[in-house]
Amino acid sequence: MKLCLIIPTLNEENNIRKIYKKILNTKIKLDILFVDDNSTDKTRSIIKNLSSKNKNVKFIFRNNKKGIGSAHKDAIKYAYKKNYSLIITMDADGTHDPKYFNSMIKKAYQYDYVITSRFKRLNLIEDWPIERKIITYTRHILIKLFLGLSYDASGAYRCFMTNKIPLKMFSQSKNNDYAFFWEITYLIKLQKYSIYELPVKLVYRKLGKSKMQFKHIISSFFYLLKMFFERKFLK
Ligand SMILES: Nc1nc2c(ncn2[C@@H]2O[C@H](COP(=O)(O)OP(=O)(O)OP(=O)(O)O)[C@@H](O)[C@H]2O)c(=O)[nH]1
Ligand SMILES: [Mg+2]
Repeated sequence: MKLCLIIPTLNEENNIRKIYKKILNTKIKLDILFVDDNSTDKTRSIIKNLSSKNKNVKFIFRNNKKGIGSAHKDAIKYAYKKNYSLIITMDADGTHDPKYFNSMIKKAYQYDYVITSRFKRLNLIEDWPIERKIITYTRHILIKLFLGLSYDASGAYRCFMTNKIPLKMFSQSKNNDYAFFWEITYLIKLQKYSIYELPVKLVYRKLGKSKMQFKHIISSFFYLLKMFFERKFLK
């Protein structure tokens, strides 16, 4: 079985080697696909260097910052085109621990779409700063209220088998930023695919800066409102 691990990057020079090492420690045979959006630090040269020494390290280098959702969609398209059987997606900043890969893969055999959850147990985001906790919980409540989704629908740490969900499902999501994650969860749920939520502990990023800016929070909120009104009045 061919496994593809997708990692979008934007100025993550201090995190790439660390996450790569952790991935290797899992001993799971997989290809790693980095999708970089014109990082201005050493991210690209580190990825190129890893790739030149390890043929399981692939990359897509895009010329502009097109957004995290768009990076996921491009990488997923690549993985389908290259006939990978299973896809895992994760962040580069160390928040998502590869120690969960095995459990995610096991669940991907039983369910159509595996997502991870910060809310299934207490203390899964205990080291997060209070302002990030507030944003995360508020978003979770709004997604539940507006879309009826009770999952932790905004995380990027996910896993699925390519023969269970058709590629065209992903292009149905129109958002290219952070709202992509709950839009695709919503669309997948709407099509009655089975979704499993795996509780995972998320470590707050220690190195590098968050790429989520205030403008993303505002635009995601308006996108959620738009989805709410479409769901209410256009269906
Ligand atoms: N290719 C690409 N990657 C991105 C983009 N925005 C963010 N990323 C990457 O996506 C992952 C998640 O971004 P973060 O900045 O950690 O966002 P977050 O996890 O929601 O926010 P924090 O909890 O504050 O870290 C990281 O690996 C980023 O480098 C983008 O526009 N393009
Ligand atoms: Mg992060």
